[in-house]
Amino acid sequence: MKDRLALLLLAAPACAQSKDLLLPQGAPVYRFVPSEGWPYGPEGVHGAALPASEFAERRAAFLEEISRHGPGTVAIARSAPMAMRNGDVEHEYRQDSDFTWLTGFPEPEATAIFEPGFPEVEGAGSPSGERPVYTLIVRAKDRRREMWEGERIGPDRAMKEFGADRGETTRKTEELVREAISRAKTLVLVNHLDREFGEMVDRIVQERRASKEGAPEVVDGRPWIWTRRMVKSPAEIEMLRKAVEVTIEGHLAAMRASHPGMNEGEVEAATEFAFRALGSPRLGYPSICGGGARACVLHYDSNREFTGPNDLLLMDAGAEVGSYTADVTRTWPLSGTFTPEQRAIYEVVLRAQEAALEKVRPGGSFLQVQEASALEITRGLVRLGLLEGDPVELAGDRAYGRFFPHGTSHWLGLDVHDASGTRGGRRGLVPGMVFTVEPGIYIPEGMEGVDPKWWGIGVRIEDDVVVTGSGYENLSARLPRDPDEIESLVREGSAAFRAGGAAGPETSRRAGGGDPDRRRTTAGRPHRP
Ligand SMILES: [Mn+2]
Repeated sequence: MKDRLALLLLAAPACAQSKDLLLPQGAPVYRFVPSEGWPYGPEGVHGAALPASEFAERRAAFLEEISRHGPGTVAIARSAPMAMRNGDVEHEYRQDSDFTWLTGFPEPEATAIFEPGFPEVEGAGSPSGERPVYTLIVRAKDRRREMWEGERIGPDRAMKEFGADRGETTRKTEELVREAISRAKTLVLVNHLDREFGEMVDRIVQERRASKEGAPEVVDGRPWIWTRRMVKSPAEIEMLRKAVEVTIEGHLAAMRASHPGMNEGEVEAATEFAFRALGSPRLGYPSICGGGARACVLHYDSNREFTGPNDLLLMDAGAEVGSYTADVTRTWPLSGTFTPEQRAIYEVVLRAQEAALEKVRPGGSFLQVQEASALEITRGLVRLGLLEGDPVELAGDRAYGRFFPHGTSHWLGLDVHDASGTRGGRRGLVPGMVFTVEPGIYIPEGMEGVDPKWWGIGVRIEDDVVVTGSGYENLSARLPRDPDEIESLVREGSAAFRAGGAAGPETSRRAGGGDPDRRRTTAGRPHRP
């Protein structure tokens, strides 16, 4: 019943004709009721954040690491810059992940300076009166600007809440960076995105070359951070669990809201409504909601087409919670029934995912996970007549690559493709690593040498796993993968939709969706006649 409620509320604007729903036509929907398996209570996970101690531990490890470069080592980390979208409109701001990992500080224009081992430097501004090891330079409090842009954290809270020994304002950025570089024999730089800042640091380092002390050696500090980011602490795993649980609710909401002919954007909105309602402040990456053949476009995210009556919908969507993101994909028939060809492909992908999951254990590797899923995909494609030959040989030659062009796994954490600069392939898996397992088969319209009955089918199944002491835990296991279970979920939703709306999708769709001709032209060619 709870589940029904969630659907009815989501579907309310489309059910405006119904007398028994008592919602005015076009009414916005303000309440989302999570399903029974939701573990965090009705209040959701709003405001979830790692404890300050987590950041203190990371910084202690970072200071120890940079000290290995010898005395006179200074580290400077820089926040992500703001990005313009159009005119004077900015893109939504999201802090750089390495900067987040080190500082937890969420605002732009921030610089962190780490100076271990300089006893001669006086501790100006340090609350303890000791020399500052960790300086955080942040935007100043500014009543006028804060009235336009919202509250700023400011240097005092940078010390109190973010653990800095010294808080300064951006007015002093260049001066303090210059000072730190002038003392440095080695400069460890953590700057992923701010080109202007990088150029300023370059300029200062070049100027030092002319001085009698000479310029410091510059070391990229990011690879060490990425290595650390690959293995998650218990608190990080709990945060990822929250992100995954919110994501599961979004997928369930989308499945239950599904009906043939719906616009991809509606599926996206149903999902993201659940994300926001449960406390995810933003997406981990743009949602992919591809109907029919658009499921074969790996990074499709325009999500604006109407679907056809027999279309599968591939949804790859992840909520971000406490800066950590989930990354989950399900593929389902909007009608509630797989066609025989869709089901055949789906079952191959599911089997491949299970084979891959079996390889997830301490001491295993991405490569083993990839090989297992590729072999199962190949076996399935041979069984269905889509490839010919010996599966083991074909897999060795990567003949599956036409149908399955991406890898099975990537790390997951602060970034959806986490720690992507590290070479994952042969690295031994250890407890605390979190990654995706996501085989897929994609058969675009008109694919050469393939019976047209398969055209336009794209299936991916993606779950998020954490390596444990003895194997793995599938964090997204609560979201059904079994094709029968998926069908009944979608049908349960469509049934409630029809009951609640009194009218089927034909009459409840407005602007375009209800017009069968329009739907045919925008949905593209149905993959089954
Ligand atoms: Mn993924």
